Amino acid sequence: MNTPKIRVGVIGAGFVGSALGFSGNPNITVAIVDSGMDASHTDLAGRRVYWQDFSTDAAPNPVDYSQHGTHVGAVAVGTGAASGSATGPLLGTLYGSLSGIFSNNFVVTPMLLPTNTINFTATVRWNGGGNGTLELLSHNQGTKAGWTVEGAGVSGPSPLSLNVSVTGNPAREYSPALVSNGSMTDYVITYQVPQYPGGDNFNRLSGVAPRCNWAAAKVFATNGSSLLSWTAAAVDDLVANRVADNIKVMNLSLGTTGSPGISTTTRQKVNTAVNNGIVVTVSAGNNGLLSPASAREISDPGRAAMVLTVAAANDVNQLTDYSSQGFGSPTNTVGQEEDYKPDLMAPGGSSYYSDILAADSNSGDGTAFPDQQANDYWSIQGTSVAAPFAAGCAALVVDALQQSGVTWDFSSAQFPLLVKMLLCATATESNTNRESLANNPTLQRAANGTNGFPSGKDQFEGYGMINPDAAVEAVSQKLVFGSTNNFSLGATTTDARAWACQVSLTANVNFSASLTVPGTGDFDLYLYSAIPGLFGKPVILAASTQAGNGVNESLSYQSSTNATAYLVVKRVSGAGAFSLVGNVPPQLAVVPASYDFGLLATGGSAPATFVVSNAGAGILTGTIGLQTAGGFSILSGTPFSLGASGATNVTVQFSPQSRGSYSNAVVVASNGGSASSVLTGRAADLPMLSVAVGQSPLAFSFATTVGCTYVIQSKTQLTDPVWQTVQTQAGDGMTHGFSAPPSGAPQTFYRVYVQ
Ligand SMILES: [Ca+2]
Ligand SMILES: [Ca+2]
Ligand SMILES: [Ca+2]
Ligand SMILES: [Ca+2]
Repeated sequence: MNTPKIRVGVIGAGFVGSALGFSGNPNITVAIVDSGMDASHTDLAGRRVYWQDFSTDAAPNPVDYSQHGTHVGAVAVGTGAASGSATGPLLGTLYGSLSGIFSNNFVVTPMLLPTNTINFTATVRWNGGGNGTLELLSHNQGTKAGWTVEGAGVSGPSPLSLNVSVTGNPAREYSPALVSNGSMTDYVITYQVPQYPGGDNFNRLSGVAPRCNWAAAKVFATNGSSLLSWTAAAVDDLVANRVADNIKVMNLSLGTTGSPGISTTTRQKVNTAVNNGIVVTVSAGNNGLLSPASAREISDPGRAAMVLTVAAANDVNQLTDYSSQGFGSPTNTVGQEEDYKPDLMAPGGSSYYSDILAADSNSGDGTAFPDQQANDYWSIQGTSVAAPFAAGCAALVVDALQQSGVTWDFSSAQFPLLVKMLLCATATESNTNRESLANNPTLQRAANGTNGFPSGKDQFEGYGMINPDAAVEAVSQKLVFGSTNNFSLGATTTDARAWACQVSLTANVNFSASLTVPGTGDFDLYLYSAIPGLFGKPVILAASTQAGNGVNESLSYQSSTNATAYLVVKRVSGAGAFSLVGNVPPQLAVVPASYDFGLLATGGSAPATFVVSNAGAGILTGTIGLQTAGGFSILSGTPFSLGASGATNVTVQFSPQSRGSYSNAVVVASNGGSASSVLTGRAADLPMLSVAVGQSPLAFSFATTVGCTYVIQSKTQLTDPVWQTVQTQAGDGMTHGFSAPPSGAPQTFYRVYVQ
C-alpha cells in the first residue's frame, strides 16, 4: 500500500534515534482473523507462524480465494517486495461480479497514474458471454461521478486487451472498467502500469510493519459463509497460542450482521484477548452514510471496550462517507463491556479518491478464475483496510516499547491498553468536513464530545487520524529539560500531523512547557498520563488548546509522584515549524526543616549542617541568612548556585554568649522559592560551686540558669561508673545551697549535673 508518511517517517533508519528505524520485529506476530491468507505471495512469504482453518473448508494449508484476508494481512505486514522500490511496472488485478448490473454500467477502482506519458495495458475475462467493452476511465478527485474515457476502449468477446497512452493528471483518478452487457457475471481485469514512481529506497507498496511475522485464522469458507462460532474459536485458539507464537497484535476486519449486529460472545472473546496481552484492532464497519440512519451503528466486535476500533479516512485524511459511527450509553456488563466508538481512523481508501493497493492472493482471482498474474496487487476500500493499517501501527509501537526495554506481558491488558492509549493520544482530529460534506466530525480539542463521549473524541472519527510516527516518538523520544525542540507539522497527506515525546515528572516538582506556534498554523499542546484510563482512554493531565494561527500555547503540571507523561503537539489546521521547550524550573529544597542544638555552656559553640538542593532543572541561585541576629551564624554555603539536582552543605554555628533559651531560623532565598529552617538551643553557665570548708556536714551552693535543670549526684567510690541522683533543682536564676548529710562511708563525692 502507498504509505509515504509511514515509510519515510517511521520505518526510516535514524527515526527517533533508532539505528534500524521501526518496521516491526520477528518477535511480534500479527494475527489476521479473516478469509485466510496466501503464504506464497512474495510480500508475505517466509513469515507465517500459524495457520488454522476454522471454517467447514478445513483447509490444511494457507489459502485465500476471496483475497480479502491476504489484502488485509499485507496492509499490516506486507513487504512490498514484489513491487520493489525503484520506479518501474506496477501489476494489478481487479475482480468482481457484474451480476445484476444493468447494461452500460460498470464498476471502478480509482487509482493515481504516473504523471509522465505511459502505455496503460489491461486484459479482461468474464463469464456470461456476449460482447463487452474494456476502457480506461478517469474523473476528478473529490467526486464519485463524472467518469470519462481515456483514449479509446476495445470491444468484443472475452478476453479483451487494451493499450492506452495516458499522461496522469495528479488531480484525477483512473480505473480500468468493463462495461456491462447486462448478462455478464464474474470478471477479472489484470493491468500493467509502466514507470509507477518509486525512488525513496522504500518498497513502493510496503505494508506498515513488514518485519513482523503473521498468523492467519480462516473464519470464512471459500463460498463466503461464516459463523460467529468460527470467529470465537479462532480468537480462543490464537489466545491459547499467543506465547508460543508471539501473537501480540490481532486484527479482525469483520462484523456481525444486523443493525447494529450484536454478539456479546464475540465481544467477550476479543475483550479477553486484550486481557491476555494482545492488542486487538477491529474494523468499524462500512455502514456509514450509504446506509439508512438506523443502520449506521458500529457492530460487534467493534463495540468491544478493550479493542481499538478503526474508522476509515480517504487520501486527504477526511472521514470517508462509508465508515460506520458510534453510539451512546455503552454497556458495562462485566466481560462484555462496550465503549464510545470508534477509537480513531486510518487510511481505508475511497471512491472520491484512491482505493488502497496491497497484495493480491495467488490462490485465485475469486473462485471463478485462477490467478491471472502472480505476485501482483489488488485495490479495495473499506474499514477492512483501515483496521490492519492500525494493526501495523500497533506493531510499530510494540516494537518501540520493546526497543525501550519493555518485556511483553501476556497475562494482563497493561501493554495492549498502553499501545491503544498511545495511538489515541497522538491521533489528530481531522478538523475538516467528511468527504461527502455531511455529518462532519466535530472539533472538540480538549473539550468533551457529544453523547457522553470523552474529551477530544466523537462518534464519527473517534480521536481522529492515526499518527504512528508520533506514537512511536512518544515511546522513544525523551524530553531534555531546557532544550528547544523544533519540528514542522503540515497539511499535506504526507506531512507529520503530530509530534510527541516522553517526560519524566518528579514528585511535587512543577513541570512547564511552552509551544511557539507558527503564524501560519493553529497547533495545540497536551500532556497525557502514561497510565491509561478505563479501557485505554487517554488521560489529559494538562492541555493548552487556544484557537487561532500563531497563538502560542503553554501548560504546567505538578505530579504528586515520580511519573512518566507524554507531551504531544497536535496540528489543528495550517502548517509550519514550531519550537517547544519543556522545563522543570529551578526548585529550592532545604533539609532539615528544624534543628535543636540542645544545651551548650555559655561561651561554647557547636555546628550543624543543612543541605540546600535544586529539586528542579535550570540554575538555582540564592543566599542564606538568619531571621534575627544573635546566638547563631552562617559559616558556609552562601551564596549558592546549583545546577539540576545539585546540592550544597550549609554550616550553621550556635555560639551563645549568655545563658538562656535561643530561637532563630535559617532563611534561604532563591530564584526557585524560599525556605526557612527553625533553629533552637539553650545555654547555661557551667555550675560554679561554692564550698563551705570546716563545717560538718558539707555544704555548698551553685548559681542556676532559667530553663536548665540541676541534678545533684553522689558516689562513694571514684571508680564506680554510676552516679546516684540525690536531688534535682529547677534553674530559676538564683543561687541554691545544698548540705550533704554524714555518709557513714570513708568519703562521699558530689557533683552538680546540668540538663
Ligand atoms: Ca488473485
Ligand atoms: Ca494475482
Ligand atoms: Ca473530532
Ligand atoms: Ca492552538
